[in-house]
Amino acid sequence: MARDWQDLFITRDGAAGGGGAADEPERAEKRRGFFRRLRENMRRTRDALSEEIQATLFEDLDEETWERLEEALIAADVGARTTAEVVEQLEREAQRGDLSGGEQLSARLTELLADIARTERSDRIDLTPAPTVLLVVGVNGTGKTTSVGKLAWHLRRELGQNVVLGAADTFRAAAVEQLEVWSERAGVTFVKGPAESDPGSVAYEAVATGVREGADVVIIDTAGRLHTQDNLMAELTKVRRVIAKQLPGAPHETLITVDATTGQNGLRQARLFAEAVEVSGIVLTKLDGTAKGGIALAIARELGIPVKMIGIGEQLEDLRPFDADDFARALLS
Ligand SMILES: Nc1nc2c(ncn2[C@@H]2O[C@H](COP(=O)(O)OP(=O)(O)OP(=O)(O)O)[C@@H](O)[C@H]2O)c(=O)[nH]1
Ligand SMILES: [Mg+2]
Repeated sequence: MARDWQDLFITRDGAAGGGGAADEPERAEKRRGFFRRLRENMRRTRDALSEEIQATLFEDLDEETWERLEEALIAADVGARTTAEVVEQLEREAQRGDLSGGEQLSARLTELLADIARTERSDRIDLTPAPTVLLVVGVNGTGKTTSVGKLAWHLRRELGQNVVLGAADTFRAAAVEQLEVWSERAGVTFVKGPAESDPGSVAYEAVATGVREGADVVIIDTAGRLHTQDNLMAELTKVRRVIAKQLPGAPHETLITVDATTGQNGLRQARLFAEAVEVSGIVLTKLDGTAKGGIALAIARELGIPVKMIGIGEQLEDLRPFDADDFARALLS
């Protein structure tokens, strides 16, 4: 059973928003549906991994097993260091006699991968500040605007939150329109500035609107940028400062979108981004389009920043809360 939006968000009216015991069977059915879809949409990574792992099921655990497993994890972009740690751990356990065959190996591997996908920082999002401000940043084309749109939809339609969207990507008119379409779909308030206005002023206006309207959540979309574009990185710092001045403690979360299909390169980008602006969570997108979904584990382990949401397709329900156990099971089961 998969994690749902009520598990990701801490809301003022209680984390279990959405319902009493009467809703439980329905919620359970929905979770099962989520898990099936997660598993299905991550097929490319799972196929690549499970072929190697299935092959070990009926064999003795020997040198060849470890080599094959190592190759499979590296091919899935789990990263060299993390892979070595996992394989060495399994090898030790096998030597001690704790793992006797492929089936136990596969179960233990699932546990180890889930442990790696967890960081010490909270993987939840606290929506108790009113309003809570979420700032979404990242490299061009990584999925910021669509993730913001989908998130607004889930917050409004499933959790009944009042949402304001701020179009602080003032770079392209099309970007503003794209977000406006999403706001209409989700039925949420939309704030934009005049053409080519300053992103800081749009962010300011969005937060002011959220405060004035008594909104629960303000989500601010920003223009894509590379960590090497110093002026654009400085602009982000300014946007953050403007928001903080308007509402002390905000932005409460700065989420960076990372395109999973860019693999280890995406990891490098996220690291450099996080060095330039404070990042509290990762939205890992396009996991459906890659056999290298192991990047989620490398990101968690090497950056220590929790993956909070994942994108597994272009449909609304394909933006999902991330859960380490679900993810590991979807990769291997
Ligand atoms: N298959 C798949 N496509 C995705 C996912 N997330 C986003 N996309 C697609 O990626 C493309 C870029 O998404 P945007 O949301 O426009 O990206 P962005 O980061 O806002 O781009 P810029 O504003 O130009 O920096 C769109 O075609 C999205 O539909 C995902 O999880 N899976
Ligand atoms: Mg965009």
